[in-house]
Amino acid sequence: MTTRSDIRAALRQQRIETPSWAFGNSGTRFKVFPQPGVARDPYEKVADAAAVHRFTGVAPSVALHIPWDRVDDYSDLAKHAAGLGVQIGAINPNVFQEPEYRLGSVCNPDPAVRRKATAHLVECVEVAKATGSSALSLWFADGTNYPGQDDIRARQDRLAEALATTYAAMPPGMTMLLEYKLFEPSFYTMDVPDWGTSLVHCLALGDAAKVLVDTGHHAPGTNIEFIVANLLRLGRLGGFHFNSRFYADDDLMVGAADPFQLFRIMNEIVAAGALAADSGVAFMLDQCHNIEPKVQAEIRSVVHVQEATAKALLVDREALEAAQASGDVLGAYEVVIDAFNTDVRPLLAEVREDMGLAPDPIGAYARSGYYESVVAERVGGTQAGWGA
Ligand code: PSV
Ligand code: MN
Repeated sequence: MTTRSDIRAALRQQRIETPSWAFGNSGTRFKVFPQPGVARDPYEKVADAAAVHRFTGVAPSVALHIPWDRVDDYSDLAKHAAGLGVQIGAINPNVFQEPEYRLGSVCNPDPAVRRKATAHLVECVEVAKATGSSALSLWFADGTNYPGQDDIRARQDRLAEALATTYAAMPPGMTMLLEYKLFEPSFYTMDVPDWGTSLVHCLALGDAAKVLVDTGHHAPGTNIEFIVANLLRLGRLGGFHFNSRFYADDDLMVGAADPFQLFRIMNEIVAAGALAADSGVAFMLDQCHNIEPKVQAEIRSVVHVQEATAKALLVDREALEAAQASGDVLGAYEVVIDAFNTDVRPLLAEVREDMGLAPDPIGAYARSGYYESVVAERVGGTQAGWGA
């Protein structure tokens, strides 16, 4: 039986990674609204990530996007992170913003472009080594816009080849995460549109290749927890990019649009025993805060994941199993919905106090003056933004 102290321990040990790009300016294709105090370089982004960790206690790593976060000395960036109490998380190669990539990167019909893109993936393995990261997180904007534009099967072959070269360059202990996305920027075909395509490539590569589920990358109505349960069963769930969406890939704060969905996902995680940091599943945020203050929005998002997790931990597994075994449809549902309807804020406040933190991270952050200090300090220079 899971006791309240087991639940508190699980919540104390939870790990949620923040994305460096959440701390830069972002927007839609209509407008990027700059915000005061926004980080100007990877060092300041890491400092913002460290602020999120200071107030939540469960966000000790920050993902990088290369070349947005290119620096001269990656071990120095890792040292800077360690000095602030965090570490570098997943390394995300960016092969979607250079003119050569108009027709794709690793799936491009031109072998020279494919070579350039693959070289960048391999370079990012080196970045991961230099920063002490153990995850290479791949997402490809590759695809086509019109029927006949390119050969669908040939593009899969090209993808497989680039992935195999990159996989071979990884040291033992490194995981390759392969993220899928239904559409955007390509509208007719994406080369990795769904978990099936990602899984097929991962299976061909080996045990260190796993599927990454970005919660914003599905058709409306997709049952994401079903995907999660299946990948867990196969040992191929590499992790999440959490965010929430009302329409497409909105990249809004996780849990804001559909807290019940987030709970259902975390329920599968808890049921499979995949919450622990050593489970091999990475819980990462992938969000853009276009109109809201960024550090606070990341703290709010971490809190949302914690709340969904606490509710999932409260599901009475024994009662659920008994109801399932006896075919008690409504009894089983009630066990699940009871947990979802529990106010877990007092439990999380206790967990934070156990950890020596303020019970209300958002209030504590507001009172800390961090926002005012970065607004005052980060004057001049160029703010980081989508593309830098
Ligand atoms: C693509 O939409 C994505 O989800 C990928 O994870 C990228 O790395 C990230 O957003 C930032 O563009
Ligand atoms: Mn993503």
